Amino acid sequence: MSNKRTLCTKEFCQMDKLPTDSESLATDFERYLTRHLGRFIGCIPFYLYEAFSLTVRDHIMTDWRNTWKEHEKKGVKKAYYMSLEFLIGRSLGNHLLNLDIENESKEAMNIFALALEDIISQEHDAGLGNGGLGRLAACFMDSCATLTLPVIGYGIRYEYGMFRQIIKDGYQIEEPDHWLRNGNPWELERPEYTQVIKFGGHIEMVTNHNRKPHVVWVGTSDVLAIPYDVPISGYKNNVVNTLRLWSASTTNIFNLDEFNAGSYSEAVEVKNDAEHISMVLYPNDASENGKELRLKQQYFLASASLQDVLRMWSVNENNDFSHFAQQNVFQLNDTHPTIAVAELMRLLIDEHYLSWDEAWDITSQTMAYTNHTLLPEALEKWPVSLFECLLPRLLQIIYEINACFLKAVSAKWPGDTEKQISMSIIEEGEVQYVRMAYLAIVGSFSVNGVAALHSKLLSEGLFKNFYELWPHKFNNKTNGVTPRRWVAHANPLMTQLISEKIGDNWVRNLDEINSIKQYIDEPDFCKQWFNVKLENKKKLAELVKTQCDVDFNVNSLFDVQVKRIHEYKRQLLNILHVIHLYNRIKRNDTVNWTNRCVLIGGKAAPGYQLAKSIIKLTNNIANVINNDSDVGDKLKLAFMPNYGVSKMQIICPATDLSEQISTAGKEASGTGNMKFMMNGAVTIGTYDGANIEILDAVGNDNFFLFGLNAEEVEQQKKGYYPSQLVENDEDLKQVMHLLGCGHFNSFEYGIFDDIIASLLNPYDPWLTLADFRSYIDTQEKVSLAYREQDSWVKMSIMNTASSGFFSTDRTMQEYNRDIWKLNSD
Ligand code: 26Q
Repeated sequence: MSNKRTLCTKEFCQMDKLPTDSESLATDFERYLTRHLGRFIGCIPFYLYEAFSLTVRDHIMTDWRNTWKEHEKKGVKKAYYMSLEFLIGRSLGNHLLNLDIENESKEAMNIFALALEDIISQEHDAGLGNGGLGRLAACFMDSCATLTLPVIGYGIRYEYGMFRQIIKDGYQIEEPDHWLRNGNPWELERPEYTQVIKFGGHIEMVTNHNRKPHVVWVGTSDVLAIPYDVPISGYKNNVVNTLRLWSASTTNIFNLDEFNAGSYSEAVEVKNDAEHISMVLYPNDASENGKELRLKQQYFLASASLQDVLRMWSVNENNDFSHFAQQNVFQLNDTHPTIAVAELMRLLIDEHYLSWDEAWDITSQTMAYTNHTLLPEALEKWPVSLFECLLPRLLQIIYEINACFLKAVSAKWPGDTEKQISMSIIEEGEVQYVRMAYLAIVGSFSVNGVAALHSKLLSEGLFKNFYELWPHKFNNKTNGVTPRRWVAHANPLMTQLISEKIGDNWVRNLDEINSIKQYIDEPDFCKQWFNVKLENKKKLAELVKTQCDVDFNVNSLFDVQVKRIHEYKRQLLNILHVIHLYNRIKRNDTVNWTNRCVLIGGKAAPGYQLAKSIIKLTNNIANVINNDSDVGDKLKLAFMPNYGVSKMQIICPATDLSEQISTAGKEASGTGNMKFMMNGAVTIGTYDGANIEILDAVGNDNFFLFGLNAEEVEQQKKGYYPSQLVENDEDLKQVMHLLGCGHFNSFEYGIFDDIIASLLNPYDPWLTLADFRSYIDTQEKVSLAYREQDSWVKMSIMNTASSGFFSTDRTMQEYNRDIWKLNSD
């Protein structure tokens, strides 16, 4: 009899589940710490985090492998979410929740007199994104795993994520975020699936084995794409999906010829050039900057991911592409990975020998495009000349796609050359450009916006012509956020309170949270709700103290605006209100006063000077207000440095008032608004993005609406005279005076002149002063409402109870129903 053990080979792993009792977890943890990492309990805490993560990872591996095997089965349709950004934040705490081993883990750590919270907080945020778009991708991944949808994420493993923001003398300083420095227990390198990516070179025609002419792209400088897999666990369902992140490396470590010729440093340079591709995330989130390296990143991601998918397909299906389009769908997260349209054509034609028509059928039936912006300046375009150098074969294919497309345009609008010029994928002019959004629309079967208003404005405005040509392609998918991270994990006290009342199924089916409304008139429940918020506010107050050295009194209204700093998001409007409150205090106009703590946080793109001035202004005003003894607890202002995912997990459960105050028609959706709502904050907001749907869900009585709507904004722009507004509004006049007279910059002459000029500019696209009066008046209503603590608590409960629609589970179900059509299970 053989005494060999059966090893896990091709089929499903039969390995037993590992025991998850606290003793076993503790034993494994200790073994990892001492035998694998060579450390002991008294070591620096990062190693405790690492040892415990390795322990937890063991519990994920079998499910991960089994899920992958399940996806590989014949006939399973898969979606690939392609995104230059995945802002996943920390993983350990999230996995503990999903594996349902939070309590056991706490106990296991207690055995060593360690606090689980402290260990969890050792993890460095995976900051592989700028803001909303990147975090959305992470929430989508969470929901797909929970819904057992076969979805694979494809992204880039940036060596440096979003920069770390330091505040020095009130100014933003950027520091590199070398998040991988201490290693990352959540990634699994898979060098066996390395792909080769081509750049540069030129095109040649050859005759192929069937004596047909065939294009080859030769003389290229090649870069290797090495995949690193990150597990995405579903909520208590044994599913673990995969996020595959590509890292760039050189084909041959050194150019041996140069190396042998003694040109050591030149040889190393080649290596560096290749590895630069995945070195750093571009930190601008609203306007593209036309940098060559960014285009290289985009092509690198698109090509590596598509080759990976085609590799798996070819192995399983013996190179038969006839039903590829029935089994695969690519969701493009904005235009960033859109070069995939041309790259899939290239791979199918040049590498898999399909005809143009066959390749086009497949491409245009598998690509789907999500737009995230209405700002015209944010629409990506790349100089044709750059394509010529970097991706000559792709440019050829784009020209060909455009030629076919323009035929369709002229068939629809015969003789209308204006239409052809305005819709062409190539923008003509002194410099020619490739318009990426148009390439995405032409190449996709689905085009969606991310909130109802946004999708409407896309088809009526930005992409009107395309909508007229192909109305069937256009659809809306209102964003969401995952209730696992944003409620169950971030707000354990509220989670417990809700689950005590209605059970815990709301965590996987957020619509059920609606049923807490039945307790809204129970004084006991309201009291508990109030206390939960209070506890959360204490935690935030501690954070504000350590990070900003400002004292937040927890009995005040916590008024929060955290998001990227941008003029259209109008942090300035918020600041004007703060100055107004300060001015009221100074002139003793404080009857029926409500104490407020205003928190602002967010990063400015490093090259966006005005956004950086806004940060400096916030800090200067905070300095004046917080140190004025007339003000005291009546008003506090703090700027939270280095806002990101983990900070938000502390901020949103503690917020009373959520500031969503963009100029109407400019914020595509917003997702912070949803996180706050779920955690029982009341919104003060414009009629913009998903605010509209939040208002719909929660009702007028539980939402503070103000300002011009999108149509009125466009009307107002025709005759906008901000100086007159200042002249006619005494409060605004005083605020602008305080701003202009140097009260907040006494030894820094003129530093806010650019901000003042932008507010007073008759062409100010964000119409900040147009909404001042309405905003101030609405804020006063907020202050009065907050004084009625009982009814405020009810508003808070109503917000949480009405937030079911804003779960990414719903969003993903809609993507699946209308676009992907995958089978779950
Ligand atoms: C483009 C070219 C070159 C360099 C960077 C970029 C770039 C990177 C990131 C452009 C835009 C972004 C991110 C945009 C973004 O986060 N948009 C937000 O997406 C959210 C999710 O849909 C929405 O809720 C927000 O309204 C939208 O602003």
